[in-house]
Amino acid sequence: MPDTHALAERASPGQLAIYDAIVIGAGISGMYMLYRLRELGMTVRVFEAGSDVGGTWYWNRYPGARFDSESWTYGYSFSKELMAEWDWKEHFSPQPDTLEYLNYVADKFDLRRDIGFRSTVVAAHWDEAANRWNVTLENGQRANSRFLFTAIGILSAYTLPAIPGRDSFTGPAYHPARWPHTPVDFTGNRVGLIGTGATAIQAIPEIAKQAKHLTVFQRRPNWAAPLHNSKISKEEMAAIKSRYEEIYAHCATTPSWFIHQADPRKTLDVPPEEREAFWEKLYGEPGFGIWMGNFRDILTSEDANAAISAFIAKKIRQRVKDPKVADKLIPKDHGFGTRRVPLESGYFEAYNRDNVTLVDTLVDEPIECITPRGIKTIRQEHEFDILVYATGFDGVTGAYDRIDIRGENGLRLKDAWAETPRTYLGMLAEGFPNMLMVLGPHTARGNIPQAVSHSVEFQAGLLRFMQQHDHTRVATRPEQVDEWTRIVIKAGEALLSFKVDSWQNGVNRNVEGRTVRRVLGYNGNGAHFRRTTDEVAKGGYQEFAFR
Ligand code: NA7
Repeated sequence: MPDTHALAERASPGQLAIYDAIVIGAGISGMYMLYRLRELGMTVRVFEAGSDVGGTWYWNRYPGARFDSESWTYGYSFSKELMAEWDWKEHFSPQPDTLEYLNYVADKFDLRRDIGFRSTVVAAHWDEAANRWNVTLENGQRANSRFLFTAIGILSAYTLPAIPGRDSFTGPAYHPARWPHTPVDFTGNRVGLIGTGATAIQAIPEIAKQAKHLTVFQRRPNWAAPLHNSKISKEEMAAIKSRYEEIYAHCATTPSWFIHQADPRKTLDVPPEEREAFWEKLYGEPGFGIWMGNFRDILTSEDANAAISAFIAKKIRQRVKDPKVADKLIPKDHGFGTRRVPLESGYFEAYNRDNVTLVDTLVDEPIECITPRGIKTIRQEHEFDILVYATGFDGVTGAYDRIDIRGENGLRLKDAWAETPRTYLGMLAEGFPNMLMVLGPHTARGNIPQAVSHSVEFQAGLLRFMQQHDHTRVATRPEQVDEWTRIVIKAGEALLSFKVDSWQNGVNRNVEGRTVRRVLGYNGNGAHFRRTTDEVAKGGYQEFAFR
């Protein structure tokens, strides 16, 4: 196998390092892609902005960070040996354990020798004459490759709140996606936290346990349901391992690669008492069952959605002692499941603590500015020692926008996607030959590592095909892009979730221009997606244009 690290090292500063493939990102996708590309005998360099592997799990070290997918469906399935060796400790793994897992994978397959850390890619330009990509790093280093793989994640471009005075605060201020490597000690401190998305919902109960006082600034509440995490005993782990094949095969048949499968009944066809009992059962079970294992029409029928929303609202009222606070925590602008449902561990009970205050910034106390001492609303200045901006990400396309990517005829990806991404299968963008996207926009997502696995395997198959047929260039065909874009938009716009602003629809008011909803993911059935890609592969990839 060629030693690409040595190749790169040989290139002196200013000289061009040459590879068969460059992968951007050493998270779950990039690590897996590297493993497969090496198998194809390619020289590969992975460029990673962080100082080690892990991507999302490297950066997001905030208290409470953990999976809400079942751990034993989250690992890589490409190596039986790896699956046999690794023991998950909890059903929903906490961030430190997951990062440990990814480090274990990197060590086991000796991945680091092909990864350049602290290497932020700032530009990637397609050279039409040479049929290759020119990549530039922040430090000025340049590299060149036949293929470019973007393994940059869907939630990696974090965003700070666009609030005046944001940088004037004199105390420490943290975004969860850039959390310090040494834990932050909140003991005795007054903490202000902005945001109530999935991240905040995990962090709030943990910060509340330590802080002298925690004030949560909520603009819009989110529906959330209990995670019901628990430890995995040795015996249980052994039993899970013996069923891995069956578990992964089952996930591959469900719409989003989770273990959960929607109930075939329609909500209002079920008698109210039976419906209530079903929801009680789902609410008491671990994981996403309440969202993905629910009646099949909760995300498409307004009436069905109103019924499940009323059930969850009742639960919030039962769990939060102060009825006024409970009311503020119940979303009024969207129904249950129409935004990504955070799974929580004691989130609602946190508001029963004396040291936690909820500030409603939409109606009661809009934020005016951030000051050197804290946060000033229209009513008062709240003083804090520490601020946490749990204000989310420029989802899906944000990470692409942060790199100057130019394809055929100098076309900028950012401009090409201004209205909507245009791709085939969310894997290859129109006008950007030889750039393969893992978890690109308009692809099927869900349980991320399994979606990644599907994508990586498909792309590795495509490359193998190209090697066998001496092709050096792969691009989209216009009719396939038109058709795929139409299918994706039609499926997305039909859902109740498209009537709501969220990162999934590309809306983020902290980023200029991110005010119009766009369909950014494939929202059809993932099983259909898998069938489509399998057929494309079996048919000899005729939907792509090769040279
Ligand atoms: P989210 O889910 O996008 O949540 C961000 C939160 O921050 C959300 O409550 C926002 O309120 C709030 N926010 C953002 N900007 C502001 C400003 N300027 N003022 C007040 N409040 C603000 O991101 P997360 O990190 O929690 O979760 C991202 C994903 O990570 C999650 O879905 C999982 O898949 C894992 P808004 O709702 O916009 O009113």
